[in-house]
Amino acid sequence: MSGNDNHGRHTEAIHGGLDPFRFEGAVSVPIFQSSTFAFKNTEQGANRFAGKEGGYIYTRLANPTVDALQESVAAMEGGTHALATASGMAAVSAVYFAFTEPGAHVVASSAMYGPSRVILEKEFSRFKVDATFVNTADLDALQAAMRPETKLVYVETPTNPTIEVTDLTRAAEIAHAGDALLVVDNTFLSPYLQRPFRHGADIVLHSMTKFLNGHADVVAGILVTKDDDLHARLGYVLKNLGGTIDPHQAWLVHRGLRTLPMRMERAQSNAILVAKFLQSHEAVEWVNYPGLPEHPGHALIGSQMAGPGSLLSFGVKGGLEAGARVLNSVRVMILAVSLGGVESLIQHPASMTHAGMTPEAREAAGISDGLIRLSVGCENPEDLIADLEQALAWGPVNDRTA
Ligand code: LCS
Repeated sequence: MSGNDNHGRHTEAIHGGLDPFRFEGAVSVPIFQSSTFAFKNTEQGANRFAGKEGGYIYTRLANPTVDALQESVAAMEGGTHALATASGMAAVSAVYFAFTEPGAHVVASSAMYGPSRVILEKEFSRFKVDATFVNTADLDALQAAMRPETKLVYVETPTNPTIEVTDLTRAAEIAHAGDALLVVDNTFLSPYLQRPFRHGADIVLHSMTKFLNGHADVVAGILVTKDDDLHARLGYVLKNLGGTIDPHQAWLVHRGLRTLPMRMERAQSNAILVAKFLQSHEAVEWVNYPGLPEHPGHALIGSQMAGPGSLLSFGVKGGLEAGARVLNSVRVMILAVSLGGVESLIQHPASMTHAGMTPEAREAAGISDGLIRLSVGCENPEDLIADLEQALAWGPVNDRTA
């Protein structure tokens, strides 16, 4: 079954990219664990290399298991092509590599996944690629950052870890008016809750390590496009730089993908309850979650976003020290980086995922030392709330260590 807007999202996630009769009736796509594919004769080999004939050549270039995954994700995003990658960072760096050159300029969200920002600042600057980081939720700031040489507008929405929401339709207008491409990292909401192509994005990427796979057992990424030329350019760069995915890894992600809607529904309904609990707790100073009506991004639910997702950040009274006590006290949630799995994960960005940024850049991006990021999973909500309740009881309001 290929992409079809007439099918419901659960149906699409379960059947997308799967034609059982393509592979001897196999209902689960087989794992084609082969690095290379035989040619019947030299003519066939030459024709495949020349693109005159279909068929597989070598797994870094294409593989049937990987193709099935790519077709599924492209269909879910409403794109036409996808390229699965060895990690989310392989997808991010392929975009930077494919569409910049010396003198080019990139505008990106100031709060974004730490390494996505740091490689632009530290590595691409070596090749004279300049970058300006702004809060892209502030469309005036985005507009002001544009330059004639801006090639990419790179947006995470919601941002990691500040959970700020950018209006993609407006961001696309600004990018396109400046002849730049709008690249959207859709990792935090997944195509189940947000489809950036509908709002003007040119490239949608994911760390599939997160929601698309959903089980904290694979590192992977994907690049989705709806334009032949962008796809060809990204494919050329990715396949030659070598950040392509392994078939077994692709199979695992494809298996996870089929339960994406169920997992996201569950995690999101849990997150709404957890956010309300945190907001009402006297030890909590602030909560950033688009599901709360006072969040500036709340207004985009129903248009850009089908829901607020399951990532939130919050700060406790007493700052870093009190926050550390909370992180050290959770018993059901796991103190670990990453997100988007069935298990709730809690972490401290300033000392973990975003430690590579300078303290000044973190402050400007709103990543305070007291910020705690929580990826709410699919456990029973009462267990998550009880876990936070006992962890917060160690905070300054009821400090048992005092
Ligand atoms: N984009 C976003 C929004 C991410 O959150 C991550 C990883 C990446 C790209 C890179 O993907 P990877 O190469 O790890 O598959 N985010 C992580 C995080 O917040 N904690 O650990 C990894």
